Amino acid sequence: MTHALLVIDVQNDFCPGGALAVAGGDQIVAPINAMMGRFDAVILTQDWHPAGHSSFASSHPDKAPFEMTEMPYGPQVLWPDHCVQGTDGAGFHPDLRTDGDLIIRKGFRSAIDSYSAFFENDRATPTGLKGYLDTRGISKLTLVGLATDFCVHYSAVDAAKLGFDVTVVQSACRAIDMEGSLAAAQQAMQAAGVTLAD
Ligand code: VGL
Ligand code: ZN
Repeated sequence: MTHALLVIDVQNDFCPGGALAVAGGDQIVAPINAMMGRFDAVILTQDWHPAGHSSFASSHPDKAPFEMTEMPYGPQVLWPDHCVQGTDGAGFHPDLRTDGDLIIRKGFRSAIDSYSAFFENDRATPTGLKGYLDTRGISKLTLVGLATDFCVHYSAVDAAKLGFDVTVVQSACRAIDMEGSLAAAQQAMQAAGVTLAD
């Protein structure tokens, strides 16, 4: 079985000092680098928003970061401006090995957010990652990265629904954990058949 490591959004804006910092986000860089050699393929994702993206609270005059809004595709958390295309914040953590096979970018459509590496938040627009994995014969995925309760969670659940054998190594992930979102994500991942490991 061809086994890929999927490294989710280990970018400066999700690390301490970044615009949407995840506590301890930088602590997973060394363990992820150390894992890379054990896989048949290494794929990295990059959150990659145009300035003024609709998921930014700054694009909604009456809203503050971490409040909710209603998008045509459903409820959406509003975030501080982050991972704006071409900025340092959108860059990978400087110590992360980026010599993987593929970098897939997501969240580049202004009107729609994309937590998952497979489908945008309308749950219908594909990123193309499934086609890449299928054509390479990759059927088993291990996920690590940021943030456990958003992009790792949505990517893992979509991967399991698409029929991949999916493991999330939680010790190589860190969470935003807004109002119980980590526990909810762990439940949803388990319900989808994702293996949670440490
Ligand atoms: C993420 C919130 C907004 C993530 C990305 O990578 O988990 N979270 N954009
Ligand atoms: Zn984002």
